[in-house]
Amino acid sequence: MRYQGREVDIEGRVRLVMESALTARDRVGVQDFVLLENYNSEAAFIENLRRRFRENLIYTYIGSVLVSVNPYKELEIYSKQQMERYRGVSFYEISPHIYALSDNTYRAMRTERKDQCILISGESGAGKTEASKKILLYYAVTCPTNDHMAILGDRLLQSNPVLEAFGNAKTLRNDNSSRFGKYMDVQFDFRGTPVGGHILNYLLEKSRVVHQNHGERNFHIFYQLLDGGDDDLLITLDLERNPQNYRYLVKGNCPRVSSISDKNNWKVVMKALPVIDPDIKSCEGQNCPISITGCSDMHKHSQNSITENRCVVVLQLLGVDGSALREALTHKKLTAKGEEMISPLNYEQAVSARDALAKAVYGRTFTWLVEKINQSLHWKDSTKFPFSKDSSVIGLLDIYGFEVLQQNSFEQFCINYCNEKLQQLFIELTLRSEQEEYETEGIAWETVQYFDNKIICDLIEEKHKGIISILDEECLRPGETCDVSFLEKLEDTVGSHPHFITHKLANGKTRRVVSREEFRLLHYAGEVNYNVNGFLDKNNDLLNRNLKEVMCQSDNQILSHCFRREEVIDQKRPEMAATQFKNSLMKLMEILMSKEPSYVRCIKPNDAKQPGRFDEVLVRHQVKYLGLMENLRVRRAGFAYRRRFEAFLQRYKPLCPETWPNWHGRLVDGVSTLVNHLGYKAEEYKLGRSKIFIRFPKTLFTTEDALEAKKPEIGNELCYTNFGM
Ligand code: AD9
Ligand code: MG
Repeated sequence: MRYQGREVDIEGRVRLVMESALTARDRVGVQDFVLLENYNSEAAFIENLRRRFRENLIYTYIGSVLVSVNPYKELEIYSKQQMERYRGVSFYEISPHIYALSDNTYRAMRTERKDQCILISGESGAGKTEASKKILLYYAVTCPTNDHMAILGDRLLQSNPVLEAFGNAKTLRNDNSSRFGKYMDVQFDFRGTPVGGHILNYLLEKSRVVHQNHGERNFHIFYQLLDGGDDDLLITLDLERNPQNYRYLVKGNCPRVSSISDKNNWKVVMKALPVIDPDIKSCEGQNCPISITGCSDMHKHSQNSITENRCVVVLQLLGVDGSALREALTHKKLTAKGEEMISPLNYEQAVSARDALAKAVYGRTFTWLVEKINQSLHWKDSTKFPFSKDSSVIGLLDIYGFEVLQQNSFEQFCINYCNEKLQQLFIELTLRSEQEEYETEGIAWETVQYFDNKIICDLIEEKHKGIISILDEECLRPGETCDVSFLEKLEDTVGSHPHFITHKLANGKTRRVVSREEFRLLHYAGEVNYNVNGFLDKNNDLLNRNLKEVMCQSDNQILSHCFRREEVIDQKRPEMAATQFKNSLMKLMEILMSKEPSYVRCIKPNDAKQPGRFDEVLVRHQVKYLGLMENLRVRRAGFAYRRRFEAFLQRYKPLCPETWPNWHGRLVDGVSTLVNHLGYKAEEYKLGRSKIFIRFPKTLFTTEDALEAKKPEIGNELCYTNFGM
C-alpha cells in the first residue's frame, strides 16, 4: 500500500498518520484544552495558548467556553466567507472562532426555543468590546432578513459607534476603553430573523467629563467634534480646534491617540446618528446631543472666566436663563425648619458645583441617547421590552473589565465589583450546568475544588455590613462626615475580613503597602488599593437643588427631558450611586440567570498593546484569576468529551463492520456496538440517556487516528469532519 508516495504497511501507515497529527498538534497546540494530555499543568495550558497565539490562532475552547487572546492586529478571519464557513456547522467540527460560538448560540436559541446570553469577560483591553461587535455583525450578516428588518440590523450595528463615541475613552490600559457597562438583547422572531433590540446601560464613569488622569482622555466625542466638525459648526458653537485649550480636555495631556482617527470617527458617528433617529439632523439643533456636549462642558482653561460670546452660546444651548444659572452656580439653597436659606459658595464650592453640573448634563444626555437608541430598536409594539413570549432573545454582555490603576477610586471600586459579580455567575453556572448535564444524563459526578469569590461579593454588597452599606450610612449620617471617617468606619466594621486590608496591622504597627487614605481589597483578580478621597461625594452624586431648578426650566428639548420638574418637587432622596449600581447589577444577574449562558473569556497578552507579544507572567495571572484551570478540571473531572449518540455514530461508524455503512437499531445500541468493537474499556466511557461521555482525550485521539488511517480505504464515503485538533 502506498502512503504519501511511499510504500508502507498498515502499522507503519497508522504510525505515520499519528506522527503527522502529533507534529501539527505540537506546532499549533490543541484547539480544545480538554484534549491536553497534562490538563492539571498550568504550564502546559499556557504553552498551548502561546503556540496558538504564535500561529495567529487566537481562539481555543475549554469545552464550550471560548478563550480568546487579543492579537492587537487585524487578522483575516472575520470576512463574509468565514461567516459562511461557520454558518450551521457544529461547534466541534470546525476550528474555534467567535463565529462558531455565535452560530451555536443562535442555533440553540432556535432549536431549543430558549433565551440565550453571551457573557464576555476579561480585564480592560482584553478584547470584550471587539468580540461583542463581531458577534453582532455575524447575526446582522448571516440571519435571514427582509427589507424592514435590514433597517433594524443597520440600527443595531450603528448604535455601536454612537455609544462608543459618548461612552468610551482612551485610558492607560486601552485606547478605546468602555467607560460604561452594556447589556444588549437582540430579539428574534420564530423564523430566526432579528426583529428588535434593547440596551441596558450601567454606571457611566461621569467623573471623566471633568477630570482625566495623565495619559488619558475625556470621552471620544469631544475630540471628534473638535477635529471633525466642520468650520461652520465650530463657529456656531464658538469652539477652537485644539483640545488643549479646554480645561475639561487638557488634564490628561493627551489630545491625540495614534491608533484613533477622531476625524474619521466623527464622520462615522454623523452617519450613524440619523440612522438611529432621523430627527437628529443638524448638530446645532436642539435635539442633537452633540451640541450639548459641544457647549456646556468645555471652557477655555487659559482664562479664569469664560468669554462673553462663549457664555451666550453655552446659555443658548443649555436653554436656561443666564442670571438664574449664575446665581445657582455661586449660591446654595437650603431648607432648614421649613425656611429657605440662601448662602454664597466659596471658590472651591462653586468649582465643584460647576463640575457637578457638567457631569449631570453629560451623564443624563448619555442616558437619553440610550433611550433614543432603544426606541429605534423597538420595531413593533409587540417587541416592547421585556419582549413578548413568541420571540426569543440573545443577550450580549460587554462591561468594563477589571482594572487596577496607580490611583483607584470609587469608579474602579464599582467596575471591579461588577467583575466580581460576573465571575460569581461564571462559577455558579459553569459548575451548575455541568452538574445538571450529568444529572439529566444519569451519570455520577465528582466535585472539583475552586475558589468561590462569593466571600468578596458579600464583603462589598451585604446589607448593613458590606462596604456599600457603610458608605451609604456615612453619606447619610448627620454631622461631620468625610472620606476619612468612612475609612475608619470600614476598619471598625470589616477590618478583620480576610479580603480587606488597611494600613493598620493587628499589632498596632503600620503596613506600608497601603497608605492612610486607602483600603485594599483582595479581589479574585488581584489586589487593589482604593483611595477613599472623593468616595462620599461620588456616592452622593448630588446636584445643588437650585441648579436642578434652573435646569428643569431648560427649553432645550433634550435637557428638559433629562431634568424633570418632579425631581425638584420630590424631596425624597434618590438612592446613592453605589446602591443604585448594586441594585441594577442584581437585576442584571437575574436576567442572565434566566437565560442559557455561553462564555467568551478574553485574555490580554501584553500591557504594551502590541501584536506578537505574549507576556507569560501576565497571561498566567489572567488564566489563574479567570479560573480557567478550574474550569478545565471541572470539565475533565467528569468526562473530557460528550457527543450526542447520532453525531458519534455518524462520525465513527466506518470503524465497525456492524455499524457501517448504516446502523438501523436504537442509537444507544449502535454506539455500544461501536465502542465494544473499538475496545473501549468500561472506565473510559459512559452512556447517558442521549450522549456518550468519554473520560480521556486519549481514547478519542486513538479513535480519531484510526479514522484517519481508514480514510484512504473508504475515501470520499467517509463523512469526515475536522474534529478534535
Ligand atoms: V475595556 O474593559 O472596555 O477597557 P475591552 O473591551 O476588553 O477593554 P477592546 O475590545 O476594546 O477591549 O480591545 C482593545 C483593543 O484591542 C481594540 O481596540 C483592538 O485594537 C484590539 N483588539 C481586541 N480584539 C481584537 C481582535 N479580535 N482583533 C484585532 C483586537 N484587534
Ligand atoms: Mg470594552
